[in-house]
Amino acid sequence: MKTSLSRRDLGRLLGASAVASTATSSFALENAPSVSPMGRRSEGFPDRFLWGSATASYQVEGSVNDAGRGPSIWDTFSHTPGKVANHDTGDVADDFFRRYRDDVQLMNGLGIQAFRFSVAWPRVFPTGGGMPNPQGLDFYLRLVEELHAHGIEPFCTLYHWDMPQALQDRGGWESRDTAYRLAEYAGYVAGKLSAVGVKHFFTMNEIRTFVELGYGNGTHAPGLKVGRKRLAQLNHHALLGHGLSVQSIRAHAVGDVQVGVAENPIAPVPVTPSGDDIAAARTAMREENASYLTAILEGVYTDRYLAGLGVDAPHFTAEEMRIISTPLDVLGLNFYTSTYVRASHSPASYETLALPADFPHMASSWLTVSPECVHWGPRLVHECWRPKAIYITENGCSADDGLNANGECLDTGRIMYLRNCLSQLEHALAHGAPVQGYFVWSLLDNFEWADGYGKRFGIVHVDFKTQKRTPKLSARFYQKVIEGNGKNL
Ligand code: GBH
Repeated sequence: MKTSLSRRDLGRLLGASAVASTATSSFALENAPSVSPMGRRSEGFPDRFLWGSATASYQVEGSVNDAGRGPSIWDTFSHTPGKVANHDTGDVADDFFRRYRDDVQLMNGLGIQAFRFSVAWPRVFPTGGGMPNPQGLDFYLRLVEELHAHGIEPFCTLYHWDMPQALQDRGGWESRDTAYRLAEYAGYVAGKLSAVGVKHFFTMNEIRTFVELGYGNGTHAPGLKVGRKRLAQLNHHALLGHGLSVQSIRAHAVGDVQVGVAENPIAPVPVTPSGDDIAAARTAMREENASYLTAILEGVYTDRYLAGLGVDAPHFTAEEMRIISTPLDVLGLNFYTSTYVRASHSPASYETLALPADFPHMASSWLTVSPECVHWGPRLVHECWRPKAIYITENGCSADDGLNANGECLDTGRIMYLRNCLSQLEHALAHGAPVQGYFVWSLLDNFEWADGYGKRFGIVHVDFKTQKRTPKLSARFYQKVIEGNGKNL
């Protein structure tokens, strides 16, 4: 048993300089035991934790008319005046379609171990179905080959919002048939990519976002405001598309693959650490995500959700709910912000708290500085549903990133955001959430949907005139985090 103080403990008591002045100090500091004087085990990341970065097809690829790609709803939407800031479109974006080799090399240089990309449905099926376009698929085969050549694990998302326009013309998610078209496409791509060694597939990215912004308030493609009843029904079709795709991916995949969804649940944070507030947050996790994660992981719409909709509730069958809740191998979770919750005596038993006007935020006004979501999000998901494995499939922030006179981008605000989020993630791990990896959003500054190129989320700066890539200070931060497997945050 340890009876004397270690040098690290001594250093704490005496102040760092006392230890730093001895010749053996750095050895002693580095090798200090991981048990602090308070007896608490130091937190940390598991040995095989995977550190990744993420992008999405329409946000980075460009080359929208090349190699047989058909138009997507985001081409239509971004070319409609007034829909996207500054009239920006994804026509060129990061030119990733042509520069992917350089960008994979960039990732390799940063030590990034996994890359989450999405496949553009209209590259593979230009009109949504029928005959596949081999040139479209070929791009993703080449990308995967390049990733593997650099030891980077590919994580593939099938639907990150760029629906073929031809399917939108037939109703998009308002048509139940779209769910079947997605499953066919997903099965086809998963068959081909699993044959070249891709092991992780996510059916969709953020069902909540494309439902609520695409069809609810119209700020994303296809830019509709359909009203409550139609919204609930198309939400149901999207869930069905997810479930059918899980089955189709498994049916077509070669070898063992891990299948899941990448969703952005509202992350309720108990506003105090009292048992009541924690219980309230757990209830909020189920109810606030009732038509997304809860339906997918439980196979039911909660009573509260259905009662709230009344006559506008979706039509659904028990068989559809069974398909929607097909068990998943992995769960992808995107977290950016928190929703503060406390216990209440209302029938809901919880209350979500509005944010005060001066709550701090990053460059996007919605992106509050509330890193607790990365602790409570995975933790409550784990407590509610016990998924087998969780990946944080997106986390990151916008910042006003310019290059200084020396050509550097010193994005200390982003480093602050990421460091706090990663520290919170350690708490989730300590509470048993089976988080196996983390993907920073994003590798590159890119087309930020309705904000166009005006909001930068990359750890690598992109000059959109020249396509020059400049790793920001946060890229160096992330590189060092990866090198130390998350130590010393
Ligand atoms: C993710 O969405 C997306 O998956 C990714 O493609 C995107 O680039 C990234 O985050 C950064 O935004 O403007 O007030 O109407 C995150 C969830 C939902 C956050 C929609 C922004 C719009 C808020 N997003 N929300 S507002």
